[in-house]
Amino acid sequence: MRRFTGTVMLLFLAVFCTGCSFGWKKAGESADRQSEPEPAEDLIVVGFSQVGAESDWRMANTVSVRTALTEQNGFYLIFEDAQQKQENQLKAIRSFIMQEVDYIVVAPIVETGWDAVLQEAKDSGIPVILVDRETDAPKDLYTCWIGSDMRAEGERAGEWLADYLQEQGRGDEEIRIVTIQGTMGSSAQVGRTEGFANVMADHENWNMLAMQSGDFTQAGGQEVMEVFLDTYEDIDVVVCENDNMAFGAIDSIHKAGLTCGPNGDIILLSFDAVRAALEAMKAGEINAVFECNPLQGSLLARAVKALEAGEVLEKKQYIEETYFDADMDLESILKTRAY
Ligand code: GZL
Repeated sequence: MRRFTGTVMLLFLAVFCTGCSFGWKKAGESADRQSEPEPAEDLIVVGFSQVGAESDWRMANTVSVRTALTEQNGFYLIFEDAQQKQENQLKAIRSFIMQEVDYIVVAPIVETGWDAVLQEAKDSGIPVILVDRETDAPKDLYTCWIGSDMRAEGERAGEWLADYLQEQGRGDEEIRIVTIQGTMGSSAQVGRTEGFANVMADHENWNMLAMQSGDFTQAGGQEVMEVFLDTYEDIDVVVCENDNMAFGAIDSIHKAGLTCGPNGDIILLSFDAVRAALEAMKAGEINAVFECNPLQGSLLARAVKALEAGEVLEKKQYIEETYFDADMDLESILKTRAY
């Protein structure tokens, strides 16, 4: 906030002299620009560029960050939803630089295209923390990254499938697989696709018929699964790189007169493990979900406070996560789920 004051005063003067609208949009509030009070002196001003609102996971991630970066916790959060467009994230980051926020937080929609804007943030002396997805930017352009090991998630799914097929007596059978991928070039898609492929390499009887992106949305999952079902006979497994695409795939599978899940025609694996996916699994539609924990808000708040205290952070902070399958006590698990 310290750095913030000078610019705030200049910008407020500009507002009153020119009447142009400018102000500080608090998380989730529509700013009445002229009357927006200046953040209190001692608040840490954080600009957060979020990917969008494309999935249940993303909404849970946004709630987690907003719940942690509150004024009573010492933060002033400026929240920008990029609506799944990288150009909106780049604009938001440049706006945060102009506002001279204390920290910039980004959930980068894809891995590439960040070097220039992160260099601008570095040149302005504003630390950047990456959350959720990763970038290929040089490590000196951001302070730390907090998120999930997506490659491990993909490998966990492949290993689970190998064990399951063995238990079903199908360990040596030809297995015809399709994958509905997430946003192409996002570290979530890259990691899950590569992780599953790493395990697939050990199973020459597994045949990946096709992979296509559903962009992490339910509509995308439904459209892609419809094409797969029209194109391929006898699909044995569909790997959905997030739960919302799985929900869409289930709709298309039903529309084609088929079933999925433990007693179905098609084995369905999904990533995220949001509440609705566990409920779908309990209803017999999904075989296993591989958790991607969106509750990064408290880790982010702790990281910022540690930086404020002059601490040096680990470059990468992985968040704990597991998996769930239809054989587990889903009733009890659902009672404990925070998202
Ligand atoms: C994963 C996250 C992905 C989720 C999707 O960390 O980036 O984006 O798996 C979300 O649900 O849209």
